[in-house]
Amino acid sequence: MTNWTEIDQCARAWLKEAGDKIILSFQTALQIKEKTNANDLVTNIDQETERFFAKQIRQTFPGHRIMGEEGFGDDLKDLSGVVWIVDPIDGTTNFIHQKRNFMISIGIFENGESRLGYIYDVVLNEIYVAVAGEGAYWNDEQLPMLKETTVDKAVIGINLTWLTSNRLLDPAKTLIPLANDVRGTRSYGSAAMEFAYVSTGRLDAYITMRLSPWDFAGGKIILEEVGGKITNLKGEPLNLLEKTPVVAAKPRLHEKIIEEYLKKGIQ
Ligand code: 2AM
Ligand code: CA
Ligand code: CA
Ligand code: CA
Repeated sequence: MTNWTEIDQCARAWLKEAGDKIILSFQTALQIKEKTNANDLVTNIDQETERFFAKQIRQTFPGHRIMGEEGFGDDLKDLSGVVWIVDPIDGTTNFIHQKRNFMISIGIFENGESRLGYIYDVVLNEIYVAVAGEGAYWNDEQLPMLKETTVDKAVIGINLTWLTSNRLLDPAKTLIPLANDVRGTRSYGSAAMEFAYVSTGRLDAYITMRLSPWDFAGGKIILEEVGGKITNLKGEPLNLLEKTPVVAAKPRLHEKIIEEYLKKGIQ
């Protein structure tokens, strides 16, 4: 039998320890490297943080497997067993430029099913946690189920670069009309933060064209626990082993965004 209480306690303790190390790192020089392009960055702290989680998980739970952005995990071809999907720093550009608005994100799955989700805002020392089937929490406060809203009253998270060029959607038929019809748009630069915001109702929806499993794994578990919906552009379930566009929102708003906006210009 998998001891989920022990796993949860370990995850929380490691998040705190990793967060403390990240805060200490503010006093030393960052080593910044480019990955696929000049805007896709990684620092020594992203790498050290992921290495820390991989080491702790392997020591404590040798049977568990790890998927991580920075390559210290396992090369997963399936989701059998207990799998930790870890983004050591989500919002690396914010981490480098702002020293805030970045998160540690973890989703833990068993045979592909959601079990535990974490988004840790290191600088604010705020943690979003979900135990699948038992509710989601912001620190010690239980998060209420999401209340519906209409498009005209919605504040949505979206990066404006998706409105200027987009291979998946024709912006003129989809995202531009949506941006015009909603009350406001926001762009925070951390997918995990946007999922935390949709989960708490600070945002009504979040739309993005390309995330990896570690960007959404923790957020998906938390958001679904408060009744939110998270799918690809066509409303299909997300694949935890692939890159994917993501629409996350209150359920009726989610349906409206897909049916009345996105489906008008999928290309
Ligand atoms: P990251 O900071 O962990 O890379 C905004 O950049 C959001 O999109 C962040 O959550 C970021 O995660 C994610 N993202 C996914 N793929 C990206 C890429 N190729 N370049 C920059 N950000 C990416
Ligand atoms: Ca990255
Ligand atoms: Ca990320
Ligand atoms: Ca990252």
